[in-house]
Parts: sequence; structure tokens; C-alpha cells
Amino acid sequence: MAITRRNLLLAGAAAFFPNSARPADLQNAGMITISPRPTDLEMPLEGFIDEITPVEHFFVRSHTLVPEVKLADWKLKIDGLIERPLTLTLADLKQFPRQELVSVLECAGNGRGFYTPPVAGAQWHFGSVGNARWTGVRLRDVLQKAGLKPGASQLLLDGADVPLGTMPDFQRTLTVEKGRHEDTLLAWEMNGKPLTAQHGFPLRVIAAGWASDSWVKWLQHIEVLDHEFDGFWMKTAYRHPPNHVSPGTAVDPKDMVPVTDLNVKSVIAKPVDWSMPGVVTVQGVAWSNASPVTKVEVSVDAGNSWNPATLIGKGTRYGFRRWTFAWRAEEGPHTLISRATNAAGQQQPLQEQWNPNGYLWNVAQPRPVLVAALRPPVPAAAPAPEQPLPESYKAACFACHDEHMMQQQRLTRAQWDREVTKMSGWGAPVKPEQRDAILDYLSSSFKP
Ligand SMILES: Nc1nc2c(c(=O)[nH]1)N[C@H]1C(S)=C(S)[C@@H](COP(=O)(O)O)O[C@H]1N2
Ligand SMILES: [Mo]
Repeated sequence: MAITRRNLLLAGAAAFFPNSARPADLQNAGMITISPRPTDLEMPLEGFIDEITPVEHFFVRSHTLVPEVKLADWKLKIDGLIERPLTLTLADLKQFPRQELVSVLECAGNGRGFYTPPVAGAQWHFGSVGNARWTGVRLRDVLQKAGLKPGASQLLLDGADVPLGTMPDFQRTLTVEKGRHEDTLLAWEMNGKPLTAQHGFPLRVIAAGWASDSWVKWLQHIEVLDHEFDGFWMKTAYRHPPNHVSPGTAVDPKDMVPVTDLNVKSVIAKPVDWSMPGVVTVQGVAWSNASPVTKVEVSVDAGNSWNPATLIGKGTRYGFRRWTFAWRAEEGPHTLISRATNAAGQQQPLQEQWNPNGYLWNVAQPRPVLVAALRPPVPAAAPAPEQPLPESYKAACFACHDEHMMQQQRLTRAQWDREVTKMSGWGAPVKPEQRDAILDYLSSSFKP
């Protein structure tokens, strides 16, 4: 086969995603591993070429181990402030009018790894986001059958996953208003197939337009409340300051508001870092919240000037919108940026808005691209320096997760100190006399 430019590009993509019809053990091939246990996988840049993200390229984020749910034993219980408590099988749910929609699912922490100063948590870069077609029923139809009692205000959602150690159970609430929105679903299918175990089999919440912390997987219980739920994942996590705070400021969670809507955003899928000279098709996707993307612009001169990109197809309200821009690329180093705007006039900023938990990053980011006839050789990754792991550290941390969890973070000693305190609270067996040694190791191995 002659080496044409197209073949080269295809070969590049194939190296990341070796084969789309692959055996189950290769299911997550090509994904970036943030943590193997619990499983956190990020989609590489090449994935931003598809409008609908294939399930095997779809990012995975689980706080605990994937529960093994057997359909024969599974039921959805609905109770609390309702007229008629319900216990539904999947077959019962399928009696409600079927509903389908395409929506982006994006982790609130997507892009956390870009914040300066660094913040604790999974260090996602671009790819804890994907777009899928979700099939199920409207939550509001099910709520109507249950009959909400006066005063019902919050829906407490709980999945079948079991917390690690003594960490708080992943329980989240939706307001009754969002629960009754026509685009809030209980879905059992993703891209036309039953949900996989990683993505929440047999049932998950679809909260279109909102960050994915509300998209509870393995859903098995909805309790209707007349008050705000004060569990950890509502009261402390998934909150951000309503206004600008200066980088590095500590903000009390009670002075922050829950993360809801996604931000308008775009990512360049191609070129990744190199291209041949000539006309280069710059391609990617853009997405937003309930207010769809109306415009994507591309700069090929580091933001000095902007050119309109062409939006492809009709797009969907909540989904990825593909776009392209034909760039006459001359040899040399260049800086590309894409910037999306939505129908509400929200636009990607050029500068970050730092927040203490690193949520909802949507900076229009510079992408260095080298234009040259030959692809420069990729330098081999430097081997990680060998440091003996303190036994105390292994015993304290590795019962629930492995080293990736720490390796991917770069934190100050004060930040590691807070993490160790949090983990001790969640059952990590940190002996008081070993605490300093563990902190020394963490803050010398994984510093900013
Ligand atoms: N039950 C349950 N639901 C959950 C989670 C979880 O840990 N447990 N993680 C949430 C978070 S933070 C994200 S980003 C998405 C990830 O969905 P995915 O793994 O299908 O991509 O699921 C959400 N739903
Ligand atoms: Mo997330």
C-alpha cells in the first residue's frame, strides 16, 4: 500500500483505537488510564472526531468498584413523599412511553488537570466527556405514576455501587423541577445497546445539559424528599463558587453552589500536534448545555485573529456538534485555538476561572501544532524514578485503590495533608506514627 497522507492519518488514528470490533478484554484499548481501580478512563483527543462516541471509547468514571447487577434481582424502588410507592422491574419501566435523546455526558471535573495552582482530584484533561444516544423513559412519567405529595422538592438518587472503606455512599439529588424536565430520563440503552456494567447497567439517570455527577449509574432507589439532602456528595462535593475567587483561595462549601449546567466548549481532534504543509482540515466537536452551540471559530495565530468554522449537519440540542475549518498551513510551528459560542451568547473564555474543586473547565485552549513534511520522532517517555514505597503507605492506601490515584496528582504538602485527613476519615488505616512518613513520601514524589 502506497503511503499517502490519508493512510498516514488513518494509521495514526488506528494506533490509538486498534480495532472497533474487538474482543471484550480489549474493550478499553486506547483509552488513557487515570486510575485502573476504581476505573477512571479518559478518551484521547482522536475521539473528538465522532459525533456519537462509540461505547468502547466513552470515558469511565466510577468512585467505587463496578457493582455486578443481575437483572433478575434488580428493581427500582420509589418511595418517600409519594402517594403510591413503586417497585419496578425493567419490564415494568418499558411499559412507559419510550423516550430517546442524544446528549453529551461530561464529568464536572473534566479539564481539572489544567488548573493553576493544581487542585486535588482526578486529573482529567480533555476526554472525560462523550456523546451518546440514550434510550429509556421520562423520569416525570414515572413520578406521575407514583404521585408526588405536596412539599416534594428533591429526588434522592442511589445506585447499587457500594462505597470503598467508609467513604460516603454516592448519593445525589435532583430538584423535582429538573426531575420533571422533559429531557431528564431513566435510560437502559446507550447507542442502541443495553448499558454496559461500566456505564451503569441496567439503569442510569440522564440529566441532559447538566454535568454527569447527576447522571447516577446502577440506579435502584429514588426517595422523594421535602428538604435538601446533606450527604457528602451534595453538601461538600460538586460545588463551585458563584463568583470569581482568586486562584488558590479556600472556600467553604456552604458558600458555594451545586454544579448544574455544563459550559459551552470545543475541542480540536485533528491535527493533534503535527501536520503536513498544504490545506489541512482542522476538525473537532463543540458542545454546550440546554442552549445549543451556534458558532465555532478557529484561530491559527494564537488568538490574534478568528475565522468561522463550518458546523456539520443539523446537530442536536445537547449533543456534540462537529465542525471543520480548512487551514492553509505553512511550514513551521503554529498555535491553533477553537472557540465555541452558544445560543445564549455564552462563549469559551481565553483565561481560566479557577475554583477550589476544579470544575467545569472550558478555556479555549492553545494547541501547538508543528507543520513539517516529516513527523518529528516522538521522544521516549522518561522512566519514572524508582522510589521505594513505604510499607505504611501501601497498607494505608492500596486496599481501596492503587498508585495511579496519587501518581496523577501534583499537590502541595498542605493539599496532601488534607487528602490524607479525608482518606483517614473514609477508613484508610493510617497509623498516627506513620502519618508523617506517608506525607513525606506523597509530597516529595507528587509535588506541583
Ligand atoms: N452510582 C454512581 N453513579 C455515578 C458515579 C458513581 O461513582 N456512582 N459517578 C458519576 C460521575 S462523577 C460521572 S463523571 C459519571 C461517569 O459516567 P460514565 O462512567 O458512564 O462515563 O457517572 C456518574 N454517576
Ligand atoms: Mo464526574
